[in-house]
Amino acid sequence: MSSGKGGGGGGGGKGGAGGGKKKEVKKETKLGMAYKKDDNFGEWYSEVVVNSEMIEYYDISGCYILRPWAMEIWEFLKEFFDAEIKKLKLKPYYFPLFVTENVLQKEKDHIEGFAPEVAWVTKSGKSDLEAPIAIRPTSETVMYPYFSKWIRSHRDLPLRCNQWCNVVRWEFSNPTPFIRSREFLWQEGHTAFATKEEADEEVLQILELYRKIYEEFLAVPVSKGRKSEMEKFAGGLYTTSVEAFIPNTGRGVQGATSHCLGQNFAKMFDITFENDKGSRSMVWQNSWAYTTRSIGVMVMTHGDDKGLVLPPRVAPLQVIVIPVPYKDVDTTAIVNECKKTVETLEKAGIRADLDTRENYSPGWKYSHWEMKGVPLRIEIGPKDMANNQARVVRRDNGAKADIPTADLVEKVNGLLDEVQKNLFETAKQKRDACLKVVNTWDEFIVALNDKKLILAPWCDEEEVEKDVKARTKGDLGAAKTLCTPFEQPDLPEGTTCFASGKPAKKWSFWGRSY
Ligand code: 86X
Repeated sequence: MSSGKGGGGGGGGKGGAGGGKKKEVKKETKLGMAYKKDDNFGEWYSEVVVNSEMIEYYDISGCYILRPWAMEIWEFLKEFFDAEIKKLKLKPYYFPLFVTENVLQKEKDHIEGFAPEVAWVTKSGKSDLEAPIAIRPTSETVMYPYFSKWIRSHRDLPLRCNQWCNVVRWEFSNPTPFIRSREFLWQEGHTAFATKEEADEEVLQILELYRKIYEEFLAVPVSKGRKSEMEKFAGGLYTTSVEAFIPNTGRGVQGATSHCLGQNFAKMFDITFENDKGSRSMVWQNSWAYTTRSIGVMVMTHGDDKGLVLPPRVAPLQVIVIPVPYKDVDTTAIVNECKKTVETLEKAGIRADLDTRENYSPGWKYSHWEMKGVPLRIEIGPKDMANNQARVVRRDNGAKADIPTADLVEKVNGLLDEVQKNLFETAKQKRDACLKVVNTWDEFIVALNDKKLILAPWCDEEEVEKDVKARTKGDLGAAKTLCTPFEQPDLPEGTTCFASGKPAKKWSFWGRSY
């Protein structure tokens, strides 16, 4: 291992920066992964995110340093999503990080359950603040008083705000980089409309963008669907989500949510407009978000025993070029050929770089860039130079091909597309292989213990979901609904609920989740 993780959730165990150790001569260290994905998934995951240089552990549990290898991926997602929502007339905003207790409490009904997660600032220097100030866990209560002020007439609608920011939720259950951290990055969209129809339409437009982020950028298959009454955002009318599945742990993971808030917040915050008949109506609102969790889901989905595997569309580097010098052969000529190759690729819009470090062997570099998940590696040695070709190696399946220099750009572009497609198809096959349709409680329990993604006919009663939770609780956490997929199989007359035996109303996904 090139660098250990900083020791469990505690982080920073290695002393972090500036430890006055004696100067070490940098030499080749043993590279590679100590844990295998199928043997110890949790340790494997920590090792991948650290060794690939996405994450550095920090000395506050649940907080992580996001390094360029992670931030550049976030920037690609952000670039896509921001351009798409601007087409939908969303405007950028930035609201403050801090919120007074009074304002946060304004919405006490749904805050109540979350209260233990709110972080507070109580001092400046040594003196107590007059009143503690909360750090935003989400921005409804920060924003909506101003919605009330800004919205006067139907001409002020729709109001469509988006902000890119950090939020803090002081979670107590086991922190995991990207997946569950106490501070994370997200976008939060908050919109207000005159009619429910407009709000409904936007909920699905945004959900489709979330599907694209997962499926078309991160190559992670997701299901679109609606959350149960128990699992929806309590402050809203209904919640839709994209749900992913991690075969290794048999857990579902919520990828992003798009809520229709109905008029609940309009009531609470007095957000009304003068309608065209001259009287006042309450607005219809939505809110929606996706977070840096998406990066973690991608790592879990594609990573392997050699480390990270990146889909080309989000890879900070798509091609790494490595010179393969030979004894008694002119190294400079090889390095120059590598430089030329990188230039050619970059000119064609491909993200490429070369690794000319002299204190590392080609073999070490192969492992290093495999660990970092770069989709394609190009090796150039004397034989390749003589034949006017380059050896190209795929990260996703290890396939090798010798490609004539003249065809390189075209072939590399083709391979990048293939890798992107293959990662998605492979992930989809693996997920689909975990799908289990069950009809009875006994089948359900077998499938749950078998780490399956369960699709079951359900009566859609809250009491029954509560009961399923109670009957399945244990060390691994209880089973719950993930979502009711929009894509519904046939539900024949007379189908009964797997848990209650009552008439089934719908097919829903069930499982343990992150
Ligand atoms: C729910 C709802 C909603 C805007 C989204 O999912 C999309 C973007 N917000 C967020 N939620 C909370 O309201 C919440 C509130 C407090 Cl005080 C907290 F500590 C944690 C929370 N977590 C989630």
